[in-house]
Amino acid sequence: MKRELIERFKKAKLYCFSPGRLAKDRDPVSIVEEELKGGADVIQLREKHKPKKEIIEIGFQIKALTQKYDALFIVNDDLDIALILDADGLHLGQDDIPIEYARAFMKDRLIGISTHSLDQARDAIRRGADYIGFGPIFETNTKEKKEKTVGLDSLRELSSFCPIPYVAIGGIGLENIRSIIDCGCRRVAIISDIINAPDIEERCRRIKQILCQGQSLRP
Ligand code: TZP
Ligand code: MG
Repeated sequence: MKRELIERFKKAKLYCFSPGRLAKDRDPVSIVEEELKGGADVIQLREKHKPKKEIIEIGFQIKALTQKYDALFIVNDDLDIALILDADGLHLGQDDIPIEYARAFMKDRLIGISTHSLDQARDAIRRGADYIGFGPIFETNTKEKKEKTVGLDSLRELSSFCPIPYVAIGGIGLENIRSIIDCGCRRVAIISDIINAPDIEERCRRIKQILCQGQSLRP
């Protein structure tokens, strides 16, 4: 099962999120369905401000959608919720549960780690991460805790040695996506550029098309 999940993750290009506070007065589950219709390959359940009870409720609905659209379903931060929802994976930040403890419970499921420097990336690889998030590449207002930007040069360097799948994140959108591809990276995680877009499905489709240019689109 691990191999299969990793193989699916390797093919993933567009990593999207549940909207959190950016939902404003919209339904978070419908927002995720628009992302999936537009071609999101991975959905991360990231509802940091909600009570766990509500996250679980929304999570079951989002998980069902990811199955319908054949996308991966990842839970942010909460090991207990990842297990309750039987998610494909758990995503951990630098201040969350250390991967060794999470691995004992997640077993063959994916564990992704947020990294904010090449040293953190090397550390996550050494400790058995299945994939890493790398960023913020550009300035972003979405993350509550401000991290220093890592920039395109570091992303290019990561591309040259990273043995596991990596996802560029932070301030990425339609306007700058080509600069990410130019660094050798075709896997991006995007929050605000997609969730604040006037047409979420269309924005995803355009970004996905650019990520897939010269390669075949997922059937
Ligand atoms: N980790 C690093 S940057 C970031 C996270 C969760 C926020 C990405 O959001 P946006 O709106 O795509 O910049
Ligand atoms: Mg976290």
